[in-house]
Amino acid sequence: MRILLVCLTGFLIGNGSGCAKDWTVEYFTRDTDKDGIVDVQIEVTRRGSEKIMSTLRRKIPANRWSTFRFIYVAGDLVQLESDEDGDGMFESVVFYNPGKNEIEMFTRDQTGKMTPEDTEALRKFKIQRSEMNAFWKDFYDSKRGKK
Ligand SMILES: [Ca+2]
Repeated sequence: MRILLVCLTGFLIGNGSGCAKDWTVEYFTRDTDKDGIVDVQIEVTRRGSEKIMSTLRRKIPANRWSTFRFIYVAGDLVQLESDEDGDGMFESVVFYNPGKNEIEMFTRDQTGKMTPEDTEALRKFKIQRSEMNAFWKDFYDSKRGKK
């Protein structure tokens, strides 16, 4: 709380003494279908060397972008939210319990109300999750020169 107050005070009085940003963002793009047009954008946010957020945007029809945002705590994925139709609203939210390897999944309506998904949707998502994990493994392996 004290750090927040010091940062806020520096910001409010406008003397430039606000806290320095201690996180960084890396940007990557991919042309997955090799047509010369970027169709995947990735942002990786790190606090020090630790990844705290990844955002994956994929081009979808009507010149829109779907967005998947992954939040990490102490290196573990704890939340995923997605805007799959590209309207700017994140209509799906998944919470992870890494210690128990379990998840809960919700949909969010335009008012912000969240409703739990049924068990079958949860089962299907767990299958998709393994595909998404494979994508990220491939992405990070290629960044480390393993591919
Ligand atoms: Ca949406």
